[in-house]
Amino acid sequence: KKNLHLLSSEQVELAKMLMEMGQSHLFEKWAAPGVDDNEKRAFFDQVAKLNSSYPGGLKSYIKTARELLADSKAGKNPFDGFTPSVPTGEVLKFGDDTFINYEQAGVKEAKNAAFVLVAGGLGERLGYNGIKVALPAETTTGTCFLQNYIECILALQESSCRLAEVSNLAISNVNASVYEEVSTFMLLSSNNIYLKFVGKCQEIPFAIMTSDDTHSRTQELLESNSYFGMKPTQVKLLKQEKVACLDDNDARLAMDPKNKYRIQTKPHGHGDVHALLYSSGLLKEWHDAGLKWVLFFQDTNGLLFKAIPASLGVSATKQYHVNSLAVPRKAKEAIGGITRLTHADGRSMVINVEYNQLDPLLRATGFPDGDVNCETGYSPFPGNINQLILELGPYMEELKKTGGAIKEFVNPKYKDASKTSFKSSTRLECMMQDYPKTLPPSAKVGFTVMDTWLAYAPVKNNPEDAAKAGAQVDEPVQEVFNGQEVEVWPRLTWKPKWGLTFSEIKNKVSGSCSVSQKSTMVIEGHNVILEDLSLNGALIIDSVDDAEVRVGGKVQNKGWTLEPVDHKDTSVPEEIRIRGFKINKLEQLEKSYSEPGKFSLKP
Ligand code: UGB
Repeated sequence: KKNLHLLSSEQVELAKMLMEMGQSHLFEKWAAPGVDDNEKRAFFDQVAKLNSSYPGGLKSYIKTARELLADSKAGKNPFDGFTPSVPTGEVLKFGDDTFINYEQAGVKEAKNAAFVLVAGGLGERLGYNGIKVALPAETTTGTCFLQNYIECILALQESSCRLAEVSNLAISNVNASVYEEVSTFMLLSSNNIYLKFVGKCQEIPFAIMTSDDTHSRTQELLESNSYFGMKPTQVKLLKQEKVACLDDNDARLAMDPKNKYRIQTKPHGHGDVHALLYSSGLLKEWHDAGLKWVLFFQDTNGLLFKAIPASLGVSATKQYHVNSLAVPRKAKEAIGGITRLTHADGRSMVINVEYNQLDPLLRATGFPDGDVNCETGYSPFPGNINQLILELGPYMEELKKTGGAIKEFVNPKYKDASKTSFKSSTRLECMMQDYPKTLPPSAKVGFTVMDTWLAYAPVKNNPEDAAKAGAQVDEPVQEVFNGQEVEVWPRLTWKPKWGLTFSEIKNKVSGSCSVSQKSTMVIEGHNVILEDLSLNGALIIDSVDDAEVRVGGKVQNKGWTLEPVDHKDTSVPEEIRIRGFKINKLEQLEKSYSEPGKFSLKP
């Protein structure tokens, strides 16, 4: 009470609230009145921040924490009353007609989408000290994840815009439906039509959720690289705040061990993204601009955008309010399982069940073997890769009710079986994929399963695209890097603008092309066409957008080899060490076309 004069009237209310909520221990070690006044003020600044950044404020945080800690102590099953079953969703087969149609529908919708990257986590599990979005998405070109994501969004923006433009052109031309079906091919194969396009593309907004751990480094990465070609105004950074730690089952807030005037804090989880999008006003802005979809994705999934067009097409066609991307999952694999949960009272929802909870849940509900593979060799529960597509209208409506609060959980590490004290402080956490938990039964919640190699293999290149698009790609060889046996395929990389969808890629590969296992190919240009190319070595092509380059014939050189590096060798940069190999550039054919025109490269 003797310190109240230091505080604003709102902070006085917060002080009262803390006392009422059993938090008087926070002031026990405070110095006498008149001493450490600045620190005391700073304490209340921190309390005010913790209060305003949590939906419902600190009081609500403490109340929820008490309930969840009591449930945890009592060993209450979070799925009490629910029976799991395998849900039905859309299972896509890469490159078939259905897939191609969904891709077309997805590209069309992309101009109505906004993308959200959750990038507040640090690479602790990975053993990497930098921000994960700065890591190379692949080693051949060293393009980092953030650059790859931005270029994919820009490529999608352009494809979507061109498709819309073609639809408009088609109306004034002959036959709209026929024209539109072949539009992507015609546009990409004929410079004439491509060059006719002069419209202004609608910008696809891109939001990145950061945290204190990642914010400034993400900002620096963007600024020092001119936002990788995106307009700075197109990118919005939203920083998530940490939440207060808890010392015991009464949810007494934990003091920072190094400062008696601070509360200890820890990350609250990626579920914060919903509250941040709502409270920042971004969702409203997007809604008012007529956007229809919000796509969420994680920091290190370099293949994701190959799966985005088709899965957005599924959302649009099936009118899913929520669409989760999934891959086939081996039983007990450390990926959550997408599950239908049906309650005894009739409620039902399709939701991710984390891998450590799925097995016990199955065993407790009449599946004595728990989480096991079925005849396909995979678990019948698809693996959640945490990429969500939400329809913006229903999402906004829901968030108006909840403020973006997501069902939380607590995971205290108890000292002993009495469960009365913790080994170290804990905190509430939440996950973005738990968003559907509060939705009404009428909500359309679905999922889309893709091949793992297409949608979810963070640093694996994708030669099968090329194989199916008409090129003969050699089988991989087995090699060992960092003590792990891996399949080494030829390294084929291209800029997203060269081709994001199966149709776009297929249209740029013709005749009989082949690529040997030791080969590397880097396509930096937009209008590069591979025609009867036989590659055994390294080939690097760069070209301006208005240059059409036809590449064929036999390319033979020593190429680029992979050389193992010791992950303990600190003379090697960290991002290479954790990968376990570096690239030796022995010999390559490298060509750059900086002027518009038609060119042929046939060695
Ligand atoms: N992240 C934040 O932005 N803020 C945070 O506070 C925490 C994380 P992890 P996780 O794909 O295999 C998820 O740590 O949460 C970002 C699913 O829950 O990489 O253990 C962080 O930067 C799980 O079901 O993953 O597991 C990163 O971009 C499974 O599908 C993202 O959130 C698993 O992903 C994910 O954080 C998976």
